[in-house]
Amino acid sequence: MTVPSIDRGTADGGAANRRSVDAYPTRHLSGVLHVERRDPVVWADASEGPMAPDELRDYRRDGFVTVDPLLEAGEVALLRAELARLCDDPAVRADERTIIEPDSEAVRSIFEIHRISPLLRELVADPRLVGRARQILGSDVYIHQSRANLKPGFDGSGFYWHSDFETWHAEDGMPAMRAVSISIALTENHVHNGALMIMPGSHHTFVACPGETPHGHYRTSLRRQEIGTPDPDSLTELADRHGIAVLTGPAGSATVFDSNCMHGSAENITPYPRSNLFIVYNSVHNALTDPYAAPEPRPDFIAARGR
Ligand code: 6CS
Ligand code: FE
Repeated sequence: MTVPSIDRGTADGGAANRRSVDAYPTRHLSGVLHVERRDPVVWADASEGPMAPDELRDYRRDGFVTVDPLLEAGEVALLRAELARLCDDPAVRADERTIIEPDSEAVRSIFEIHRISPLLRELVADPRLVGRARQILGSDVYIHQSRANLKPGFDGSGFYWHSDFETWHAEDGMPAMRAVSISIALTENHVHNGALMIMPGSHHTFVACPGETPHGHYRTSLRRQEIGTPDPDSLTELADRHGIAVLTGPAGSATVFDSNCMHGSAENITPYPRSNLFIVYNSVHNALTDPYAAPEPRPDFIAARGR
């Protein structure tokens, strides 16, 4: 059941600690709730920037576009060498921003990678990336989150279906769907090694998730997410309606996708790593507030506050 999005109190009458108006209520709800998106997908006339009108049309419709290539082979080679250096650095491996795979000692993700690596700091300011973000979001932007998802060969674990915005709204206090992710392939993304999957058009529907956000949720959710994932019936309804696109592409290609796309990726049992960079740009007009459905905000390395 999809309801029009209206300013309302929380769907279940809500606990006193939740604000009176939440356009996208989620977690500790009773029952399934789908809410029509109330936010634009492309936030301005978008005439300025590297994206052509037909790309913006596709982005509005599907919630994502692919860019191939975004980076040249030489740039990718430097980034892969940098990622290998970071993964081998004991200080990086011990850092709380580094997430280890649940079933091995391999690195699953490195968060805030643009603050750890000078090369990445340079990349996130590159007009090919930030120009697209500004064009889509219709404003100046800042980095909400950056990460490398290594998804190593043989035991790279997956990322279950989710909307990033649902988590960023519930746990980071992101008010509106005015953020964009750019996923850059540093290795070939095949159909078989855990490529990103997106339901095209799913960004038009906000799917509330069951469950209550536990204290310190990020300590488990970044390794294997359970709270903040939709119910099977909702996922079936969305998949039946929208289908599932598998975003394959060579190293250097990229996917630019809306914060509310329903997406996920399978585990990787092939010998071929699926190592991608994810840079998330948020509009400066969409700064984080208090969490909408969590007992405390997440740390700054996951959700930047005070740019
Ligand atoms: O919780 C988050 O912010 C992270 N988790 C997932 C599965 N995607 C977005 C982001 O990396
Ligand atoms: Fe995600």
